[in-house]
Order: sequence, then structure tokens, then C-alpha cells
Amino acid sequence: MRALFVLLVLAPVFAVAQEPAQNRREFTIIAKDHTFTPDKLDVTQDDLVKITLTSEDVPASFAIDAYRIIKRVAGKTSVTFEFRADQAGTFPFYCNLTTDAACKEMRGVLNVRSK
Ligand SMILES: [Cu+2]
Repeated sequence: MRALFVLLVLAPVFAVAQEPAQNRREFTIIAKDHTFTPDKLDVTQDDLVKITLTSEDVPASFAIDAYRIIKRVAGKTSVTFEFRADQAGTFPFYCNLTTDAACKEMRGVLNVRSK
């Protein structure tokens, strides 16, 4: 009887768990000396990507045009955000701040492998 109860109660949970696996990927990106570290992110299409952007010196930002992402981080703080990598391809990410000429050199690449 107890086994049946457990089965009935847990069945919906298992049903949810069996939906297409959704990978979560987490990255911490350090912005320092107008450089992103790492400057290359590799994920698989449809991954849920969580990024913690940490500035170790001056304010910075992280932008990916194709994903309409622009996140700013104040100096010596962190910001965390998530997005679903639903478009396959190679996308540049960059700092879009204009206060400092060196921001133009602040860039990296997001690689989204199609599945
Ligand atoms: Cu910058």
C-alpha cells in the first residue's frame, strides 16, 4: 500500500525529469586589464548558460548582439545572468563601454555547437 502511494505521488516527478535533458553550464568570467578571462566559451545548443561576470578593476560590460545581451558590472563587483543558447554558431562577445578606448579590445567568443 505504501509502495503504491509512493509510486503515485512520485510518478509525475519522474515524468518531468524525463523531458529533454537541459544542460546547465556555468562560467565565471573575470574582467581585468580590459581582458576577459576566459575569452572563449563553448556550449551546446539549448544549454542554459549561467555567467558570473566579475570585474577586478574598472567597470565593464558583456554584450552578445545575436542574443541581445548587454550586462554591465561596476568596478570590483559581480553580476550573474542566464540565457538559453538557442542559436548555434560563433558569436563575438565584447565590452560595449565607451568611456575607455581599451574597451574596444575587450572581446571573446561564444561557440554554440549545434546538436
Ligand atoms: Cu570595457
